[in-house]
Amino acid sequence: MSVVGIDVGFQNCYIAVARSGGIETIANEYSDRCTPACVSLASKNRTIGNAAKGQIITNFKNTIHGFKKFHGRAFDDPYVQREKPMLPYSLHKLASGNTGIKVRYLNEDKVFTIEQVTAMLLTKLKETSESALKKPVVDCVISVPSFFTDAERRSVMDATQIAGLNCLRLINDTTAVALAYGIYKQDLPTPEEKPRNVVFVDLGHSSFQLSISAFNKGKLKILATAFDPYLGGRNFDEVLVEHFCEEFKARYKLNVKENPRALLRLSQECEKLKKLMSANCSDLPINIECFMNDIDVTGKMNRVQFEELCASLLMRVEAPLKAVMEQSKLSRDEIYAVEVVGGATRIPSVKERISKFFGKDVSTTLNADEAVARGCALQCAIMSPAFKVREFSITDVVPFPITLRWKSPTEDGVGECEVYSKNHPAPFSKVITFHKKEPFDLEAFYSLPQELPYPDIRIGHFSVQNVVPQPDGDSSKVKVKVRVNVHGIFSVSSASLMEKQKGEGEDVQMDIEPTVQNEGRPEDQTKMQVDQEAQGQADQQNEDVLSCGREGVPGEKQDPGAGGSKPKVKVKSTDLPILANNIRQLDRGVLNDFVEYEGQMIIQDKLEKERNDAKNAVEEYVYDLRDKLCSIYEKYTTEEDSNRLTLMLGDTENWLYEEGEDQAKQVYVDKLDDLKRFGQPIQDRYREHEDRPRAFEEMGKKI
Ligand code: ATP
Ligand code: K
Ligand code: MG
Repeated sequence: MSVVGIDVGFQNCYIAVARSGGIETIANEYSDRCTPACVSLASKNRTIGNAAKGQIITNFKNTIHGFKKFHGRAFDDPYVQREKPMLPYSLHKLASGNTGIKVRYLNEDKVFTIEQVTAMLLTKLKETSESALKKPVVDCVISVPSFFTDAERRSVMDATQIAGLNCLRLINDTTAVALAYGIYKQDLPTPEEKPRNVVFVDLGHSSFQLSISAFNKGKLKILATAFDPYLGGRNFDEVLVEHFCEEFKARYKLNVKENPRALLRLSQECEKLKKLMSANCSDLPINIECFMNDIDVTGKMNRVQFEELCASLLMRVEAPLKAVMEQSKLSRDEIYAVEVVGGATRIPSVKERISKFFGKDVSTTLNADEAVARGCALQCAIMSPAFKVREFSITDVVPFPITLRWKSPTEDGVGECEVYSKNHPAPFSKVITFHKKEPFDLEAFYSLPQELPYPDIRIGHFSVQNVVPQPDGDSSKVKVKVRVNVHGIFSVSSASLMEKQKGEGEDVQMDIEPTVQNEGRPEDQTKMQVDQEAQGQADQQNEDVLSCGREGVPGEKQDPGAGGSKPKVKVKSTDLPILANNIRQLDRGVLNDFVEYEGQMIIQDKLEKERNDAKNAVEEYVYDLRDKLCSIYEKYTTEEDSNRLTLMLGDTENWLYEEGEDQAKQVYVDKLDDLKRFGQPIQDRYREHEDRPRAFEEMGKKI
């Protein structure tokens, strides 16, 4: 079993693995620990990560980056529509209404879903992990922003499946950071003592996330999260781009925005400039040669100017800080430390604002780039039976309140119940009891549209089937279990019909609810929350870990009947099938097709790589042999042979640039063999001669 943690960033991905020595972040084939979230499609193959980043400008229409926020989003979503005109590649409305990406691949127009694109990236990250661990990687833990909704999380989970990964947990970015912080701390308060409260701040390329975590020995509990899903380093880049577009228009009469290539180059240079300004207060230059119409452009900027330009962005830092503090109900002096991670927290004025708000210096004890990945790997190690890790329990929160709605003859035609409040502990299961005579539907949605990062409040539609009345015609009691699982995904996970047993049922109260209203109860009276089950780490093992009344769960009543003080009543329970509709995930048939197609693309990439390697081998052989023919091999061939071979090498070189430019692998293999038929004998004679004196020397030593 592999223990791998992956931080899939909007811009940068990191992988951490557990090895005997502990957790370490690993490097890719470019010796880079950061793999850009970038996928480039071409006529023969795909390139992913660093190589794809190199294609952003040269193959801009088919190089996809900045796609993380398209997960679970409708094409008509305002964010998608706002991004669309600024993207160098094309978006496409899928039949499902979701956002697809249109590119040229294998000389065809092709639309990929966001799940497929993320899967491509994950395939790359999987391969990088496999070459570091030297074994297949399947199990992993992957991070998502804490504000990701059900639809976004399901979409990411689909992507992991397409890539052949088994994601044990989707963990929130800031929760991963909290784990990476807490698990090594030896001096945490005991469970009886007041917890240590730490604020975690992550300002990445696309978003701003905060959480407050309460630590005790062996556990962490997220108290609250807050975020600005649309504030990140990229916004600061955009401000610079805007500024220089105007400046270059005035000074050079260039309309940069009409030229995608120029705009991309400017954007890259502005990002570099932004980073330099974090370390420098003085004027810094921006120079781009042959920018547009063969014109070289230059400009400059200093930190003070930058902060002025970005004033409105910097203002936005405070609101989430306030929100998280208000929700946690803690005062500032109850905060032990403020830990910042994420690349954009390196902007000095961002750090200043955070530290001013909390009235203390921010700590940077964690690696700003790698902490999320490390936390993911730690979580994977905790979940892996193959790894011994210090016991550490994590309680996360539900970011947005979730409500269930159902049709009801009473209650004005619809019944409603908020099943998860904001910051409700997660993972968490609850049982809701309904009294029904026939199958019924439950609609799950987010109760507070204004809090969501996008306007779509749907979660899913669940039909509880096979519900029948009791033999005496009375309503049946139906227990419905809802849950938010380890991934933060909501579902109506099971339902059962409780049936009175013959001879026992009649006057025995089969209800364990405190409110006994069986008589005259309207058919649809519901909203009776009788039982809830808190779950710890092993949430998948539902039945095994049920325990009532988790400590510190606000506003939830414990089931008084569960204590066992009531007389045992025999109740037969029958599992009911649940039909889930409009769940925001790929159709399973489509998913399987995508799995297969990803496999084909992987093979295609591999074949293309082999073909290129074969071609390169010919080229290398030509240069190497030509070089040696006029140096070390000179003595081992006749002038005539040498001339003939040199001619052959020249022909081959030309061929490589002409018809040989694009041939099947076997053609290159044959070509190399042809050359070797002449080259090899010379090389052999040379070797033989070289080895002879050495052999003598060695014999000499023996004597
Ligand atoms: P997200 O968390 O939004 O998905 P991400 O994880 O890919 O995005 P990070 O890698 O944490 O983002 O941060 C990348 C951002 O940090 C970029 O905008 C980058 O320009 C910015 N950044 C990195 N170093 C510096 C620096 N020294 N000064 C200013 N900004 C920086
Ligand atoms: K990252
Ligand atoms: Mg990040």
